[in-house]
Amino acid sequence: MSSTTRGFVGRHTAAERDPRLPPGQYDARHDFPVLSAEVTPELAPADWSFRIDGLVERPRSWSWDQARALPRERYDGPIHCVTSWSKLSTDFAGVSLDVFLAEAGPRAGATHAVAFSHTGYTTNLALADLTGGRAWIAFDFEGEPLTPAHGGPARLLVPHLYFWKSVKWIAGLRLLDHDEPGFWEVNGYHHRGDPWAEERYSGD
Ligand SMILES: Nc1nc2c(c(=O)[nH]1)N[C@H]1C(S)=C(S)[C@@H](COP(=O)(O)O)O[C@H]1N2
Ligand SMILES: [Mo]
Repeated sequence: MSSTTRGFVGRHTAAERDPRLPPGQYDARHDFPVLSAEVTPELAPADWSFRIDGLVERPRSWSWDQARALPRERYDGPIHCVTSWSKLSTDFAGVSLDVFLAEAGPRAGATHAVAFSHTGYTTNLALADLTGGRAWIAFDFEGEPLTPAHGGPARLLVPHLYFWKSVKWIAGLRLLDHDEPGFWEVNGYHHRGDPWAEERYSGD
């Protein structure tokens, strides 16, 4: 696969390949490419909200001020785009989805979620991939507010899965008792998208 060789170019030999790079990925280093299926929306913080509905005890919505008042965490690990770039070192700040989900109270039958944006983009995730300190609603990147192109004012961040799961301009989660493919998944992408298992396309 040609994308594999991109990790080996220049002065970096196979022996020096960073063990944090999943198979078929290269390190984009300081680049942070923008990948959007839609036009970047003009979404002011005052117009942003995040809600959790579906199979929850207490469906609810958080305004910008309410979400910003929740306990903040940082994520400074890697991210991996299915088009083969990774960034090994990032610095996001946001609120753990565990915090939001604890307030909404998933019902016993809830196994999956559809995450949706203020622009209509959707993606599916297992609830197990959104809990346990592995998913956030991120507001900041490298100490600055997320730019609109990168999903500001707020995006989903699920860095252990390919980055198409990290919905920009996040609007909410709908909890379900089944897996419901989203925008890229109905177009042939893998339902889960684990970069270490190279779950790029359905059938991988
Ligand atoms: N709303 C929305 N979120 C999205 C996308 C999109 O097109 N729309 N693209 C996804 C894909 S394919 C990737 S790789 C990342 C890209 O995020 P970035 O543009 O900040 O690098 O956002 C993901 N989230
Ligand atoms: Mo992507």
